Amino acid sequence: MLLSLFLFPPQASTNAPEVDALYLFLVALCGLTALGVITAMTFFAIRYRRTPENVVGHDIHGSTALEIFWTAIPFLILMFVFAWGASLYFKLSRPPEDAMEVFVVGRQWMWKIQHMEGRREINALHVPVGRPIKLTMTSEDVIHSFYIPAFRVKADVVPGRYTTLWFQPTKPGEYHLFCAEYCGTEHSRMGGSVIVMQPAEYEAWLAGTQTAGGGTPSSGLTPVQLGRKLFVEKACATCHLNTPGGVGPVLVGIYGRQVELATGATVKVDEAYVRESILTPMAKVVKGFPPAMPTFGGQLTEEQVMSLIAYVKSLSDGGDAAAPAPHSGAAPAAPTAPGAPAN
Ligand code: HEC
Ligand SMILES: [Cu+2]
Repeated sequence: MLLSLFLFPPQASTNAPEVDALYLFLVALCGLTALGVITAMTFFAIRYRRTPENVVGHDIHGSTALEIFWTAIPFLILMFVFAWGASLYFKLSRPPEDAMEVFVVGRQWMWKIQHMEGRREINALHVPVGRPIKLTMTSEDVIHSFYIPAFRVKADVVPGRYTTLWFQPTKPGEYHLFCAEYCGTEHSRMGGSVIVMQPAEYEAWLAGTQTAGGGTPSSGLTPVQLGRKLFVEKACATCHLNTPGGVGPVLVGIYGRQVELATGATVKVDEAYVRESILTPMAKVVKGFPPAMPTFGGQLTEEQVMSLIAYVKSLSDGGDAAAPAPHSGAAPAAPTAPGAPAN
């Protein structure tokens, strides 16, 4: 479309054309409405202008047919826009199940990115083309907003909670990445680039043999490996055993399931729930267990919390099998099962 060619950033994700279509429809709708109003206004101004004889017109007292007509038509048009917008919104807010996950932590004034395979980068995000990517994001300080115009996605990044964003890149290339929420002095410089690569190139990049397109990639433990290490270091393993009988519930297999709470309510085990269980255990106490878990709020960095979550998650999709093979010399000390003694 002409407008999108000249005014819009490139459309580089599957949902970009859909967002643009709705946007352009709204612009066209507003334009046509304005045109209609101005045309009618001009017509009436000329047709019913003050005549020299000063004729007084008919006194009209309402018209039900007309009222229904001009209420129903806009109502139907707006309901159509509502349905369209809502379906697009649902689609944008529900990452596909098979999406590749990436953690994002915002802070004044940089974006820290953690790939599940272990690579970390700052102000750069490398992703493969053609795969859905889900970002799980939080902030260490104030509210930021993660914005990739070429993908038509944006979401606030809020301290103390997780927000998610997903997209499926369609074209290899380098795209701008912004912070779209004023967050202090250097807000305008809080940005970087998203580098969309061919899958093979991306694999090579992950393995650390190539550093295309800037960023400061570094290899290290994967989040699952780091989480497993913390699970032992922070003594989680002393209460959460692999088999029933520990002070705390068994964490194997809980991710994605419903958990019954002491209050009788049930809650789905997702990132937000595991995060809350770690930082404020008293908020939701699991049925049949004492509120005996110490609070870890203030004792873990956001990266550590995310790693613990990744580890808890890995316990539900095949345990250690879920941990990707460590890259280039980043092998952790012998993997320790949750049940192993911590000393
Ligand atoms: C002193 C023992 C103890 C330690 C140490 C401990 N927990 Fe817990 N944990 C519990 C108990 C008891 C519960 C159940 C009561 C509740 O929900 O608060 C629990 C609940 C949880 C839950 C919710 C489980 C469910 O089935 O819904 C998660 C997740 C969790 N802990 C993770 C951790 C992590 C991660 C650590 C280490 C950073 C940790 N725990 C350290 C005792 C402990
Ligand atoms: Cu910011």
